[in-house]
Amino acid sequence: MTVETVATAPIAGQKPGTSGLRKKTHVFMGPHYLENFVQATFDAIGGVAGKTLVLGGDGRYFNDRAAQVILRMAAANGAVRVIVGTGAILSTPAASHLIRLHGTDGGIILSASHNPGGPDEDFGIKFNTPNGGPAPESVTEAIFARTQSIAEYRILSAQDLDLSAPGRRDLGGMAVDVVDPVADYAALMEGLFDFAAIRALFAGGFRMRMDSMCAVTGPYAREILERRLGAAPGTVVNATPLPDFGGLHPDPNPVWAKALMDEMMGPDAPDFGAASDGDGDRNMVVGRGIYVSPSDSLAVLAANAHLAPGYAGGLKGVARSMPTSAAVDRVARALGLPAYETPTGWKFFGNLLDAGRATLCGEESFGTGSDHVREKDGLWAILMWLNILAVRRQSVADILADHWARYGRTYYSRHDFEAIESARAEAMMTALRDSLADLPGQAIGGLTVQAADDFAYADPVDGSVSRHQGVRVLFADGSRIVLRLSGTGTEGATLRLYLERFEPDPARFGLDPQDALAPVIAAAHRIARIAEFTGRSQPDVIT
Ligand code: VG1
Ligand code: CO
Repeated sequence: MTVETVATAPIAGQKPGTSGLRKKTHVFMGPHYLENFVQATFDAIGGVAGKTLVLGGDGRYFNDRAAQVILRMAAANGAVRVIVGTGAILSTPAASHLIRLHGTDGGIILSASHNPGGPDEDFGIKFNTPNGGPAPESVTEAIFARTQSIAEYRILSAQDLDLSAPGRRDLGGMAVDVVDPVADYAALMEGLFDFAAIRALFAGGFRMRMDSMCAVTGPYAREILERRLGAAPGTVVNATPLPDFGGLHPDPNPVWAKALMDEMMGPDAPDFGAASDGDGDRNMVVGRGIYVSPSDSLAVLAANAHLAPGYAGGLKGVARSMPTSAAVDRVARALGLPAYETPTGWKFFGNLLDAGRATLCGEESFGTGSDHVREKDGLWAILMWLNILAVRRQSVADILADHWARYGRTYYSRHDFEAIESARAEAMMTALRDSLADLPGQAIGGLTVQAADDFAYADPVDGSVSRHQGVRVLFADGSRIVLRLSGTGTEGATLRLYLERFEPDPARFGLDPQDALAPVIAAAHRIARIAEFTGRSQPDVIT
């Protein structure tokens, strides 16, 4: 086995977005594409000589090939050890846990998360730092800068390594520890939640449906829900991870997890339904006949976390991304907890978690997590809900009703306009930004603008400042709209419009969110002139 130094040249566009670098799979499979980015990552963190890394991915098409390349590059760059999941599979939260458990120098996760997979779909790669969390902007910017000056990369010439079973292998002097992807993660969950209580719940006839969407959580959910917690066999559906996710779009929301929604809204629905995404860090929870919006889910978890043994001592604080609804803020106020508002993307929670300022974090995009790892964690959220249901012995609908009675209901929705021509989307955002100063005081369809700005975040721990994180318009009655462009797509631009309205009157808790938000939706279209700029008046996806 020899180390080859391969001459290469910078490839344009290797700029990580909200969560790592995501491109069409064929782009990643192009000459030097993956290698350039991996070498740039190694270089940006000061090399990997003498270091230990974690490696895994969500099993999508090209995951296996990419893992072999990265192992050979790690060995050629002098890494001493790589911990890799069997078959190069690790869910994102499980990878985060392994980095922390073994105190490694970071890890690489192969995933485009909720984006579809396959030769004609998406692939992605993300570097996580030694705290287990996604690299902060300072690191992703250094990686991007390096991709623009790279001239060579190092790779071992060697055969593929057998990753099909746990055990230690040698690759040119580098140890490769192949580990069961599920075992350590399942043990972590067992330490946080009251498995005995949840087992008793299932033993009493409680029925659940878990849709793993042919993505990475299948083996995790089977082991934890069916084997350790005694949920009926067959509780987990779409449980075998497939390279193309069986053609499904592994994004757990009412649109893409429609089969689950139909079952939960139908006759004889199970008591509880849940779904997770491609890499296992998102969750959707549904009760019999009732959908739980992610922002509400975060608020309910914050209000009830003390019922789970791992959180019995209470929370240090909560954090939410700016577009996430303020429902959790009301809980924080009642509990006397600090509440933080960060830009979109889990990387912004890392410092708050590391500094012990927040215990629970969440995003409106079906992401919830805690300080047990440094990623959002789909199964964690689902188990937290199960723990709460097992202790309270109420239905999901009753728990939500109780929550709204106490805190009021925050109606919330996100409208996505996908695959817009990038120039048009940019022009719309520019015009909107330019109009911000004139908005306050204007009355738009019965709503008066109180304030409008482009969200900037100063990290309270390291002082770093992130600007242009989304335009927000606040109305006098407390309603709010937020607009930003997605940083995870691979085709054109996706406009995300976030809509929120607080309702304190219990007589009005039963509305359809789209009806409750109608005036806010109308105001958003007028203020941002969405149809004029993009040619679209109806969103592609509503969550
Ligand atoms: C989206 C979500 C964001 C989330 C990110 C990664 O980003 O809005 O909340 O953190 O995806 O999630 P964007 O830039 O497209 O809005 V995952 O599960 O795709 O890693
Ligand atoms: Co994900």
